[in-house]
Formats: sequence, structure tokens, C-alpha cells
Amino acid sequence: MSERVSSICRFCHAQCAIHVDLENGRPVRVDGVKDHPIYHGYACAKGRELPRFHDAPDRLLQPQRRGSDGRYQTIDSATAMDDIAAQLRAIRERHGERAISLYIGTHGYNNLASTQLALAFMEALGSKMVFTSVTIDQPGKAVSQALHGTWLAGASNAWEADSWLVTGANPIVSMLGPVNPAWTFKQSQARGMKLIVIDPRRTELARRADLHLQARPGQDPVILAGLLHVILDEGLHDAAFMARYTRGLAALQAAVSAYTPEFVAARAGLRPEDVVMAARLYAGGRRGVATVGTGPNMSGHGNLTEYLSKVLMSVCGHWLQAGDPVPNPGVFVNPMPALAQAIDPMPAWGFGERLRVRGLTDTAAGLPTAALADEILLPGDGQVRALIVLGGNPMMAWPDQLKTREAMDALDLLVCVEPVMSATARLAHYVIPPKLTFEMAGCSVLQEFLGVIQGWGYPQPYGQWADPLVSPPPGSDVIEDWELFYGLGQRLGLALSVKPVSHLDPAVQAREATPLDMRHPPTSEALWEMLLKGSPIPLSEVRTYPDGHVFDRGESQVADGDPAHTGRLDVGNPVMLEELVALQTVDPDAAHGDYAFRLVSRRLADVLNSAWHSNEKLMRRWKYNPAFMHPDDMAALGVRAGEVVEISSSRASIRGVVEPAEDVRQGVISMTHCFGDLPEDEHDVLTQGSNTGRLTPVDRDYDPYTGIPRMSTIPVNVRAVVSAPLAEDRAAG
Ligand SMILES: Nc1nc2c(c(=O)[nH]1)N[C@H]1C(S)=C(S)[C@@H](COP(=O)(O)OP(=O)(O)OC[C@H]3O[C@@H](n4cnc5c(=O)[nH]c(N)nc54)[C@H](O)[C@@H]3O)O[C@H]1N2
Ligand SMILES: Nc1nc2c(c(=O)[nH]1)N[C@H]1C(S)=C(S)[C@@H](COP(=O)(O)OP(=O)(O)OC[C@H]3O[C@@H](n4cnc5c(=O)[nH]c(N)nc54)[C@H](O)[C@@H]3O)O[C@H]1N2
Ligand code: SF4
Ligand SMILES: [Mo]
Repeated sequence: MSERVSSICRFCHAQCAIHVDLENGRPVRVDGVKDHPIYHGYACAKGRELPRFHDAPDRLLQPQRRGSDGRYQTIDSATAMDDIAAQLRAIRERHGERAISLYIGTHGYNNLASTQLALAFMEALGSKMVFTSVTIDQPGKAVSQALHGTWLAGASNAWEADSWLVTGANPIVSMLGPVNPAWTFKQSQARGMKLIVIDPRRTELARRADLHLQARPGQDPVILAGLLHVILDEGLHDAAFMARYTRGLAALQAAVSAYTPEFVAARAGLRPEDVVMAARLYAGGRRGVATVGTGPNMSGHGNLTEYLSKVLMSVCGHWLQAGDPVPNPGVFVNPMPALAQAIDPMPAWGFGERLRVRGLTDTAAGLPTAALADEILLPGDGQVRALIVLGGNPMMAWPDQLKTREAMDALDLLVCVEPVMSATARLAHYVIPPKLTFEMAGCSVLQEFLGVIQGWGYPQPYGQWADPLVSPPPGSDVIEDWELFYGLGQRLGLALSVKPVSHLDPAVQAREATPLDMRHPPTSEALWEMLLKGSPIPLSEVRTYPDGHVFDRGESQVADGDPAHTGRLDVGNPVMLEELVALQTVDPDAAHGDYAFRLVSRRLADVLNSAWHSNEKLMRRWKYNPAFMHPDDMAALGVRAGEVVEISSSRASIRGVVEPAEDVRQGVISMTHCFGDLPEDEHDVLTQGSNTGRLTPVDRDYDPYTGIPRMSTIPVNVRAVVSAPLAEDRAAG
């Protein structure tokens, strides 16, 4: 028996609408939805493999408990929760709430129901030790918004913008940007939108750009300061917008004065005329968007790069202004009021929980995850003893893998919510396997929620709901991720409260929170109703459109703000400008003259971080993370395609399999993260790849506020070690 049903892929944040073929109750095939108004039939190779994840031979179907002999034993989920709760209680009694920490990774976020319940659990427990992948990803986003202030009406979307500047992101592959980026950029450029890309690699996006600045990595604040210099110098800025809504122009002008196109070009390895052209292209239109990706956030001065990117938007008056159409009035999420009005900056760091290491505090992006290993290792009051990992893989993803390894060993209790025995799960005391996508209900709220970040999200009021399609495999004992946190809350006598994701304002979320009945668990649907409480379109209405729907919310325009409101966007934040001025005299890269190469991160289309590397189809091209290098660099080193090199940083050495890539700037190695294995289990670079996180020390060269260390533009040396047979195979075949 076969049927075709509608669903949502939740393997990444893109949340594509999909069609799933079921045969005898099992999913067998996934396709994009033809003629879909938002996704236009798109579904990537990973989404198409969802059925194989559900039936994967390495999928865990029962909770695992590690015995004193190190072996895992199957237990049932109720017993697992009893055990974990008892241990948490003991740790709390002996060491206090702070000893219990939570880390939410990528797959926690892909399902906001689990994230919200995990947060509710920690709040009820009274521990502020909540860490997420955000602070080892793009912490500069939230930090810079706090420093710069918020424009209520928000930014244009790619469907309507006149110019789009992307610094160190590759949305065509990563999907972090406009929904269905390839389709969207194509339409927008046909309409006349100018696309400018700054990236040391000629990426899939850069190839489509009107101008690609193939700069030296790590020089982004210098380049953006150069753009600001040209814009202010040539009078391309929006003086009226600046006078009315911003402050700090004089300080900004002074700080960028030395960043002439010649200076910038020399520093960043560009041509001065390209710096000028980038400024003119970006500033040329009425509405523009400047976005930054993971590359610059990880390359030092990430807050500054993100800050200058927002300053560019404000200097050009590129935000949506009174009379502009409101692109997305919301389906599941109530957006900020569409007003031409600025909200003053807010504290970006220095508040909340204080870490015991490196003087770090809570930040607008959350607690610094790069410091959690040290918080676990450092003895004394407040030492972290327990860690619950929700949909993340610290051993593969965190910087400084060797330190992370030590930290995982030092924990009294490590719990992973994981569908496979991931590198981290193999060190855990308990592994709780979750239900997977097709076994759970879900909706498109995540992608809509991400729309608060300029340049991301749905361009129209689109929403979709997905019912569970299949039961978990017979005989399995898998639960929805959130059920673990509910179950632990029950056993610890906590009162959990669900904050709705349908509101952006934390105060409103707290006010609208629904206390859970701690005796009778909610159904998943009831939980989603709580999460979407007060949404612009009721869930019941969204559910009537199985393939999702663009709702008619009428035409609306951005309205004038309240004239009495005095909020202003700050384009002259003193801390940021001081950092910028210091870069004039000192090129931070010059300190690493002993290292000939810079290793930059990137994404591969067929894999998502560390997830499901066991899938044969996705890994058919490379079972490892290739070290992409320019052919001239390879020739200089005397290495050929497929040969193995040793890549050494100040912290550690890893191996890499060389892959020639004309698109990579010389002097740069481009390599994706989350490969390899535990240090002791990494034996064969050709089948496992290697872990770039091992190259990064967390306690040197880190951001003083968010703690993010240098995870891209890592100074490294490269030397040939082995002539792998692979090279001969290739030559022969
Ligand atoms: N050097 C370097 N380091 C990096 C990066 C880089 O670019 N360079 N990138 C950083 C970034 S941006 C991030 S976000 C982090 C990623 O950090 P993490 O989120 O910690 O790492 P992931 O590999 O995404 O972990 C996802 C885990 O979820 C599991 N999983 C898969 N499906 C499901 C599911 O349905 N439910 C649940 N509960 N779990 C599931 C996977 O098996 C995997 O173990 O890595 C960071 N590390
Ligand atoms: N297929 C796939 N999609 C993914 C992921 C995945 O693993 N695979 N991971 C997901 C996650 S967790 C995230 S956070 C997003 C990330 O989304 P993006 O930020 O778009 O990530 P990347 O595609 O790695 O693009 C980063 C770009 O920065 C460039 N770069 C590196 N260093 C520098 C620098 O110093 N300056 C400049 N200007 N550029 C630099 C790299 O060459 C690369 O092209 O992707 C998500 N989507
Ligand atoms: S882009 Fe993301 S959501 Fe879309 S099909 Fe691929 S993995 Fe799934
Ligand atoms: Mo990420």
C-alpha cells in the first residue's frame, strides 16, 4: 500500500515543504513540493534521505545506560528518567543548581518544542547554566544588535531589496539567508538587485554576485570600514535618515577616516577600485541588506564585523521606512510593530551569570559555550558536574576538542538526547533516543522566527503544519525530546511553564506562559497550542492547508513612528570604534607570520554538521572533510589531489586529504568542521576525516565578551606526510 502525504523537513532550519511517499506505513521517498509558493519544489539531498535516517541500522531505538565496565545496557525510558532525576537531585543537593548545565545544539533548535521545554526545565530548576551553539556560531549577531539598537520596521527582504551585501556566508549551500536562496537571488538579480559578496572562496553565491571581493580572511572589519569610508566620503549616505534616527556619526566618521580604499586594498588583498565599487553598488539603492555569516563571526572581531554591517544599513537608511510595504505580518509569530522607529541600544554583555573563567558573563547571545569545558574542569564552588546535551555534539563541534574530551570525562553526569551513538553519546552516562521528524508533529515557526534577523525568513505570511506520519519502529522506546524534560521535571517536583514562541518580547513570553499540569503530560498537539498561543493566524486555520499557505493578511505599510519617541540607532559605539581604530595600526594577522596558511571553515552541501555521517548516499563523494586548496599552493607544497597532509596550529595537528580547488584564495585552506572522531578513535582520515575543532585553543585569541575563539582564519602550517594510494587510484581511474 502506498500513499503520498505532505510534511515539513525539519533536518535543518530551512523547514522545506515536502511530499513523502509511504509504503506499508514506512516513509520511502521525499520530494520537494512542485509549484510551491515559497519553496518552489526545492528539497536538498539531506531532506531526501530522511526516510533512510528513520530506518538507519545505527539508529538507537532504546535508551542506553553506561555501566561501570563502560559498556552500554538497554533500559526503558521511564527507568532512565528515574535514574537521571535521582542523580540530578543528588548533584543539586551537594553542589547547588549551578552544577547542572544544558547545551542546546542544532537539532535542539530544529524543534522549538524541545528547546522551549528544556529552557522551562532549567528555569524551574533554578540553574542559569544554559549554553547553546549560538555562541560558537554567530554570536556577533545578537551582540551587535544590542550595541547598535533595533529598527522596529526591520529590513527589506531579498524579493524587494535593491542591494544585498553578504560577508562570509554562503546561503546557496547553508540556507541561512532568504528562504530558497538560489531561486530568490535569481529573481531579485533579474529585477536589478545588486549582489556583493566578500569571501576568500569563490562560493556558489560569489559566482552569482555582481561583485565578489575575494579578500584575505579575517579582514572583514577593515573592508566594511573601507565601504563606510567611501560612502561617507562620496556623500552616498542618507543624511536625513541619519539626522533623525541615529547618533554617533562624528565618531564613526573619525574612526573610518583612515580606511581609504588604498589602505583597505593593501590590508585585505584587494584592488582599491573594487572597494570603491562595492561601496557604490551597496549604497546605490533605496533599500539594501547587509548580512554576515559564520566565517567572519569565527575569524576574530566578529562583533565588530556584524556591528559595521548594521551600521552600513543605518548610514544608507536602508531599513524599511514609512510607506514601504510590510513584507510579512506573521502567521505563527507576532512581528515587531511595523513602525519607522528606532529602539535604543541595550547592554550586550556584563550582566547575568558570571563565569569563573576569563571574566566572561552572560551576553545578548547567551552564555559563552567556548568556556563551558573550562567551567567543567575548574574545581571549586560552582563547578559544573552535570551536562544535558539536546541535539548537539560537543565532541565534534566545540572548539578545542582535546579540552572538551577532558571535560566530558570529568562530568559526574552526561546525558545526550541523540538518535545515534555520536562521539559525545559514546562518553555519556545516559543516551535518550528521540523520535525523528516523521514521527512527530511540527510546524514552520522556526523559519518564521528567524525572520527577525535581517535578510532571513519568509518573504510573505507563510505557514505550515505537519502531522506525525508514521509510528516509531516496532519494539522501540523513543520519546519526543521534550518528554525527557517534562519527565525529569515531574520526578524532581518542578513546576514547568511553557513560554510561547509566537511572541518575540521576552516580557510578553513570560506573561503569556502556560503552566503545565505536572501530573498529566500534555499531548504534543496541546503543547504546540501553548507554544503558538496568540499567533496571528490560529493553528487550526493553518492546519487546513497541508502543503502550507501564504495567508492573505491584507496590504499594510510601515507607519511613521511616535514623534515623541527619542530612541536612536548608535553608529558610534565607543567599544566597537576603539576596536576598529586599533586595527589601523595593528594587523592582527601579522602576529601569525610563522604560519603560512589560514584555515577557514565552510559547509558541504550534503552534510549537516556531524549528523548522519553514516548515510552512504550523502557520503558517497567524500567520507572525509576535504582540505580544499588552490592548485598553485598544492604545487608549491608538492602535494597532489587525494594526498594526505598534516595541518598544524599552535594547539594541535590534524590530517587532511587535499582537494584541488581553483575557487579558494591562495594561502587559504577551506575545510568543513564536525568530521573526524574522538581523538582516541580517529585512525583513518580517508574514512573519518578529521576534526578541525582540535586546532583551536579556547583560552587564547578569543573574543573578550562572547568568548568565541578563532574557529576560522586559523593560522596553520601544512606539510605533506603520506602519499595516499587514493591519488594513484584517481590517476588510474
Ligand atoms: N571549526 C569550526 N567549528 C564549528 C563550526 C565551524 O564552522 N568551524 N561551526 C559551528 C556551528 S555554526 C555550530 S551550530 C556547531 C554545531 O554544533 P552542534 O549542534 O553541537 O553539532 P551538530 O553536529 O549539529 O549536532 C547535532 C547532533 O544532533 C543529532 N541529531 C540528528 N538528528 C537528530 C534529531 O532528530 N533529534 C535529536 N535530538 N538529535 C539529532 C546528531 O546525531 C548530532 O549528534 O558547530 C560549530 N563548530
Ligand atoms: N549543507 C549544510 N548546510 C548548513 C550546515 C551544514 O553543515 N551543511 N550548517 C548549518 C549551520 S549550523 C550554520 S550556522 C549555517 C552557516 O551558514 P553560513 O554562515 O552561510 O556558512 P558557510 O556556508 O560555511 O559560509 C561561510 C563562508 O565564510 C567564508 N569565510 C570563512 N572565513 C571568512 C572570513 O574571515 N571572512 C569572510 N568574509 N569569509 C570567510 C567561507 O569561505 C564560507 O564561504 O549553515 C547551516 N546550514
Ligand atoms: S534544506 Fe534543510 S529543510 Fe530543506 S530539505 Fe534540505 S535539510 Fe531539509
Ligand atoms: Mo551553526
